[in-house]
Amino acid sequence: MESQNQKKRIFSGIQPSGELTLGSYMGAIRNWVTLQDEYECIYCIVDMHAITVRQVPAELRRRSLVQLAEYIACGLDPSKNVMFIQSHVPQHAELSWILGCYTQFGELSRMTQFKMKSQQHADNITAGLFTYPVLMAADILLYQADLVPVGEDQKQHVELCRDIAQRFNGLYSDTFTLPEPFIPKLGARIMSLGDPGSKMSKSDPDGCVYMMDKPEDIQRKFKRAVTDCEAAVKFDKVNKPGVSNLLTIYCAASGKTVQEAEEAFAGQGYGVFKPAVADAVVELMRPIREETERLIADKSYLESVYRDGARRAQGIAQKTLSKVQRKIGFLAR
Ligand code: AQP
Repeated sequence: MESQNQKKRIFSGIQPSGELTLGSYMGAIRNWVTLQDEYECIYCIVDMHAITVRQVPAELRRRSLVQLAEYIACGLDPSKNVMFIQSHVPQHAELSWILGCYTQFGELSRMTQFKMKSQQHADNITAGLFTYPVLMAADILLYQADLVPVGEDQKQHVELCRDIAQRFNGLYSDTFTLPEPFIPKLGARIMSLGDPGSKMSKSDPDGCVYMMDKPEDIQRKFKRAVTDCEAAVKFDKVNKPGVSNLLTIYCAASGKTVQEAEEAFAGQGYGVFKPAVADAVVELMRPIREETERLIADKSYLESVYRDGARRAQGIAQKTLSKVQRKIGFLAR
């Protein structure tokens, strides 16, 4: 199904499972900002996904609001994009249940993220963690999204979403748009400063730079970043993963190419390079942090944004849900 207007529709979301990081910004939000004029964008704060692992309730509430402020501070315009909190639109849960009845146990068992997260949370492997991809499929399909900007690690979930949509369409005639994973050109995968072999994750405070970190904390974290003993600023993901990650961050923050950065730091040790990366990040994040702080102080504005977003999202979501309910044989209300 094409969206009503000419623009293609995009859906994406981030879990308020921790403070947003430099990875959230460079890998996702910064790209969303570039898409807001060309596409009809729906950006969500996926709190229902966040509770697939245990959260502290007051923290989850606080982070959901801060995350909305961060979205806006990064440049997402609430008048151009639909921005809302997932749990405020009950259609996500309703469609998720239905789609769960069209998803195979075996398909979910194959999901890499489930395997990883169930190892990380071995004492709390819930049904919600297992069915996470079904909820994600509901998120996307409710809005008939054409494109879903995701990192490489989420591609498998978008593939499953397509399989579920195709299966449903095959059984009941065309109902859902088949979404495409959209890996933006600028997409940078930011690795942990402490362990450059794994992604910088907001629920792993070691090796994380948070968007709201103070300049002195950013400096300290980069000073401690894992590198190697070669003291050469060269991009080589296999042999120099730590330095390559710092170069990726430096280039994403400064706008320089890898070659320009390598030339600029040729013959200089990490004692010069690391503080320079930190400085570039501090300057990139400063206006965003300051604007986020200003917005957090204006709670009633943030409430008006998420309420308006939920209202607009429900308008789109209910259309899809009603169609699905009718097709599968639920009696009209
Ligand atoms: N380090 C990263 N580099 C590039 N992109 C990243 N993203 C997250 N971290 C990086 C992208 O941000 C989007 C939303 O991710 P999410 O927060 O909903 O889920 P996630 O990928 O599971 O993020 P985290 O930080 O690792 O969360 P936790 O720790 O709770 O599991 C995605 O498009 C993702 O690619």
